[in-house]
Amino acid sequence: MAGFTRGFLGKGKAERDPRLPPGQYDTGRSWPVLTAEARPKLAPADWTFGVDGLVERPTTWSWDEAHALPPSTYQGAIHCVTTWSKFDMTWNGVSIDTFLAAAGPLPSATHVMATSHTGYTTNLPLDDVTGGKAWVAWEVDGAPLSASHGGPARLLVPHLYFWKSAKWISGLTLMDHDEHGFWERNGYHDHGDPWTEERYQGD
Ligand SMILES: Nc1nc2c(c(=O)[nH]1)N[C@H]1C(S)=C(S)[C@@H](COP(=O)(O)O)O[C@H]1N2
Ligand SMILES: [Mo]
Repeated sequence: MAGFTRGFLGKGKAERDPRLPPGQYDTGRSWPVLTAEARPKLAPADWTFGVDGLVERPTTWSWDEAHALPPSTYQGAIHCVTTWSKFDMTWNGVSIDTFLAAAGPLPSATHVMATSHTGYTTNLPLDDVTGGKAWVAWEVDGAPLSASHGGPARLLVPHLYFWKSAKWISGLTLMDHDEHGFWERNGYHDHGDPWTEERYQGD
């Protein structure tokens, strides 16, 4: 047994990955598709991203304009409320901080409504999309984001359950109060922190 280290013997198969939030399992290489609406046909030339509501300068970016902004990468996991998590992903896009710096949030802004080109909506506290925690993303693991996963571009808010990451993102509206989006109206949690299992209203 001389060749076996203590660490090796101590790592039983049942040991839980510390990156896995409670109630979640590792989906491995697979990546489920979850879409409530019909998948839109949205070419990059037709995609826009806008920031409006409580901002000094409501602004809309085209595909080319968004790609001219400083790039930003997220490396890590995503967590779906249906209990799968996916590790070691690399996402490229632009930080929401960059878009907000251009639009100039008013001091009264506390929440955002994210809206998709399909009409899907989801609400988030402003603090959860600032400080390097959220992106508009168009590339994942070295390839363009596929249409079924929200391409040409989606919102990415990986520290919250994945329903907050609106596919085919069209914009953020800054508000001075919270309002329910699509799944939140249908019983999902306003915030959605996977580490405290904020799955449903009342959790
Ligand atoms: N526009 C739109 N965005 C959406 C959804 C949706 O139905 N429509 N589903 C959400 C949910 S519940 C999850 S888990 C993820 C699924 O993303 P995926 O299909 O790329 O795994 O997208 C989120 N964003
Ligand atoms: Mo989900």
